[in-house]
Amino acid sequence: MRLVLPFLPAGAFVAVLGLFFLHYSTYLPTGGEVINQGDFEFPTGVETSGATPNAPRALWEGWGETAAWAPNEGYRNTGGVRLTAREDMRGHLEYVYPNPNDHEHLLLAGRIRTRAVRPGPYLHSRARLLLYFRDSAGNVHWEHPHTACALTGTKRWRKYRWVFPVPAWAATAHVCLQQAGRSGVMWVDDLSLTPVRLNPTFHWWQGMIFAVSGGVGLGYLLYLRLLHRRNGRWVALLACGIVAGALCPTEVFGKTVGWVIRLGQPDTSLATASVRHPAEEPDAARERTATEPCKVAPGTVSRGEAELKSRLTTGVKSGGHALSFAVLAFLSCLVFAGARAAAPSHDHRGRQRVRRDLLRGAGAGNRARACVTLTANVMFASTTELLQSATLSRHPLLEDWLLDLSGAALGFALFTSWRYLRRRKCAA
Ligand SMILES: [Ca+2]
Repeated sequence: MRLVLPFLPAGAFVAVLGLFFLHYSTYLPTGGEVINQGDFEFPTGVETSGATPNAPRALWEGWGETAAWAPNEGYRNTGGVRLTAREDMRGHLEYVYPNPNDHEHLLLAGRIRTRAVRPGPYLHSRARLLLYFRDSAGNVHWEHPHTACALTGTKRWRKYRWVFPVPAWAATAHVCLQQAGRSGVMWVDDLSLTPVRLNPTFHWWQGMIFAVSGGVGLGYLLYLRLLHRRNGRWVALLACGIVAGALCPTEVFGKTVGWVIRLGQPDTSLATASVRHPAEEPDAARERTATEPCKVAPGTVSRGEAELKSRLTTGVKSGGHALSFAVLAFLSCLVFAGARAAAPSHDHRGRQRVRRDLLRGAGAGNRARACVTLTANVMFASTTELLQSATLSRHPLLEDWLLDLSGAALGFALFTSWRYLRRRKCAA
């Protein structure tokens, strides 16, 4: 208990931070919902758009065999949309919103459920919800954020929300429901597109949260005398690196990855890669005959490069999460639980004690210390994920948090095994 007490303030801080972000709206609506009948209670788009007074100019396009209105297959057995994919056909529905430039940002939200979606050859070959923009010449700039979610496998109903900045060049905004996987079904319901603006208090809270978090971090650094312990400064350095990585804006991260790719591919052969982007193909019929090369707006990255970039970014992010927390857990256990390693045991009883220690984890006092260290790692992982809510381009994700925890567990397991081997060597 004595060991746990110092970490209670950190636990309380994580809880307060979590509660704050649960109730705080980073974006405030500036207008009404744009999409008409996003609950799909009626076969919208099958009828002509003149059926409803004040109906938006364009309704959904792309209805057909692979994109159908389903009266009882939506959320809670209401009306919804069912999109299927086969080897040669993809379900694709699109809604065009003219003049998006009247707004700062657009918030896209919707419920999605999937069944047995098998991913295709590209990262974007999944069941997706997109919002992309075309410029006045009709070009799409794919490097601009456009994915609200990309799913595979079987997933229950879940609500997805994503805010997209409206670029200055945008002439039209396109909401796109797409089953671009190899096979499987995707259902969509309760879709909405809302113009929003940044909450005026956001930057104030952001500064406040970063200042308090920095203070808490510094407090623990001094309290634990981290810089005075053996290997302690490596733990401090790695922790700072993890925080910097977690708060690094997506654009900076993407630009660095793009720069590394170009460094490795100076001949720009990627620019001619014939990666087809499903969003460019408005319906299944065109999908079957789509052989034309993709159009790339001048001065933007090609889709081949974008594909490689998004694969690398995903790989670096996932690997980075797990690896950094594995190293952090190992190092921090080494600093706080490995300092008092058992004295070498040369007799039979000593060897027995070592075996007993193995069953317990990492020795009596050290075991408790290792557990507390692991808990501290979990709290640190939660804080770094939560702090992403105080940025505009990063978002806390359950998947990332679980990756952090598995990394920490791996580091802990490695530390325990390493200690056991070291003790057995001493005992022998
Ligand atoms: Ca519905």
